[in-house]
Amino acid sequence: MYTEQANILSEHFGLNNNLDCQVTIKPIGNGHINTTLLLQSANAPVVVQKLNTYVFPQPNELVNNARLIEKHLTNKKQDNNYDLEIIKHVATVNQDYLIDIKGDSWRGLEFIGGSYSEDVVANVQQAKIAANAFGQFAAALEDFDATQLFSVIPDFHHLAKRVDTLKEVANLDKCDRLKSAKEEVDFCLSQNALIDELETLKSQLPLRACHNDTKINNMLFCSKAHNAKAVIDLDTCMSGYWLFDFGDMVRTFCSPEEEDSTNLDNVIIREDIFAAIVEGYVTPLQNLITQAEKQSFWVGAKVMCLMIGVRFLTDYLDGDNYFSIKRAGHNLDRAKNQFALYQDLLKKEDKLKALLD
Ligand code: ADP
Ligand code: GN1
Ligand code: MG
Repeated sequence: MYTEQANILSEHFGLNNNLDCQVTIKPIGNGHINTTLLLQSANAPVVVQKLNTYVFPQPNELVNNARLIEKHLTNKKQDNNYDLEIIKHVATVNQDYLIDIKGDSWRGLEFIGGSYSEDVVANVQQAKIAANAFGQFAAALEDFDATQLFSVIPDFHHLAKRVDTLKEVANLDKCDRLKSAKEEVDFCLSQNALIDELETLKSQLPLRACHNDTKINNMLFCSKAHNAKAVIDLDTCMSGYWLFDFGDMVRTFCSPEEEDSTNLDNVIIREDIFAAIVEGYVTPLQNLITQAEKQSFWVGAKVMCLMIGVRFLTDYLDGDNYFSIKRAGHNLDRAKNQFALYQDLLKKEDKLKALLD
């Protein structure tokens, strides 16, 4: 698979491809959106990504955004103000950063070797390390002008609009799937109070340059020292509120089960991991974060668990066009998983809110 693309890409990147050392290509990671492959040759390995243009209709803007952030972080690192490695784009021999192969958009990224990503957080220490790294990333972007960033997915974290879309897709029911997801849809439509809570809060918070996808597998850990190596997947870096980045960590770090798990009895919020996220994330931000922002984190946790569930459910009803799936009903299973997590979060409200104080 992808042999033809590998040959074309290796020419674009000027990689050696001969009988002595053939270029090989293999999938890496578990992202839901792009196709991510590792291109190996006699030269340095290159991560090549086919960008999902259903999700990102303007891939050139996405690459521009990511390169602006790359430049900002590189300057910070040169001034010893950023310790992590930086995900860097690789230019083609013609100095381009996007390659069109039969209508598909591809880009190259430097491979960060000696690293691994996780789909489930293994322990408290790992949660603290990852949250601290996302905090360092947020702190490093504090003086970055987020208005430079193109809105690659408008209203990406707009809960009210996400619920409206669910309503529309459910009313249409074009795949005749509503009957298998009625209970979940009704549940989502009953959560208006959270929508109002979020909208009220927004007016009190500063707009920040956010990562917007701080899930655990968007962090690379060092294979030897197991410390954080790099924050990756800058595709959705746009202006937003830190509560979303905090919330997405809660959503993806706290459960001992993968997002894909159907073992719902074990989809719970691990309180010690929640505490580790608070400590890890807030420490690098302590001189920047406002009191209102810190108080908003509880809403962020609720919003992200519910909202990604709403998005999985919408995609299930819409015919699975957005998130890549491996089996029938996969997106419905993911939605159920996220709602189970949301329910457990609500159940533990008093204890978890106390950890934020
Ligand atoms: P998606 O947008 O589909 O989530 P990602 O950019 O997050 O794609 O990449 C998917 C996975 O590929 C990551 O979780 C990580 O495991 C691996 N990966 C991506 N970029 C790199 C890189 N530069 N070096 C090493 N591994 C990478
Ligand atoms: C997608 O690209 P990836 O797999 O890191 C999605 C996120 C969701 C996540 C759910 C551009 O993230 O918003 O939270 O799946 N990215 C996009 O796992 O929609
Ligand atoms: Mg990713």
